[in-house]
Amino acid sequence: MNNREVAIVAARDAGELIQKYVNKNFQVEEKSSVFDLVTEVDRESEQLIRKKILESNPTHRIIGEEGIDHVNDLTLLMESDDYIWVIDPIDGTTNFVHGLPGYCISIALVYKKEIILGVIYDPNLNELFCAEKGKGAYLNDRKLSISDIKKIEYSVLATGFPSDIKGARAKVIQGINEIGSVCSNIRSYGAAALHLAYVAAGRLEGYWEYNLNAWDIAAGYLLVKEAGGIVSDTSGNLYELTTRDILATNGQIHTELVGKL
Ligand code: LIP
Repeated sequence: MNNREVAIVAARDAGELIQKYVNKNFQVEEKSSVFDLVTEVDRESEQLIRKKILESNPTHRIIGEEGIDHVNDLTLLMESDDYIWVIDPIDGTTNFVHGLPGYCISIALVYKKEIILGVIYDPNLNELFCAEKGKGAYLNDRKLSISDIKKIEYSVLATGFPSDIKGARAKVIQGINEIGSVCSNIRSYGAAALHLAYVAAGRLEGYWEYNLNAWDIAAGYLLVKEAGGIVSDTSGNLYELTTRDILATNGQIHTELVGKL
């Protein structure tokens, strides 16, 4: 199997595992705060994905949401390791815990500090988003391209509510105050990776959020880029793996949104 196939099989198998727990009891714990949840299903999903990757690539480094403490480790790892897989075993854990749809598996592969592969799988809708560097972005078999809407007033945008309520969430609310009255509408599905996939698919014109981690963004970044969009931080500096405040758009409304954030 090549790396793309490995990522797709891992994402689909993890999706199948996660769906077995829907409407069942599972263990839920708080991580950094009461707003930051992890379940035994996140951990099982991460183990499954790690196993699949290592079967084909025993020497590759893997960082996952439930496996390392902080994204700062990534900066160091990029100096020592050529291949790094960046995985979120369930992005949208709060939705999953509440029996809501709107969660996914996100898997990215970094080679020499560059994201070369991104896979996001939504097991509720059986939507598999996949992008490879220089080869375009796809939803199942359909090639994706970003929306061509040029004005904020016609744009549907998304944001998310991070667990850090005093800093990041307060900034999100400030952003909604700025943008909410001038755009067509605002959505918040509760999963950063899905928001990014939806920008790539032209379903949303843009998405912003603060204080995210690499595993929330890495795969979605490549999808947006390969579909023709722009990903930067909220000040307009182009995305790097350590970027935590994120703005992804179809490009047409990017500068105006940077001005408003
Ligand atoms: C979550 C994101 C969500 C964001 C949260 C959190 P998790 O990831 O995708 O959109 O608002 O801050 O990072 O914890 O469900 O993997």
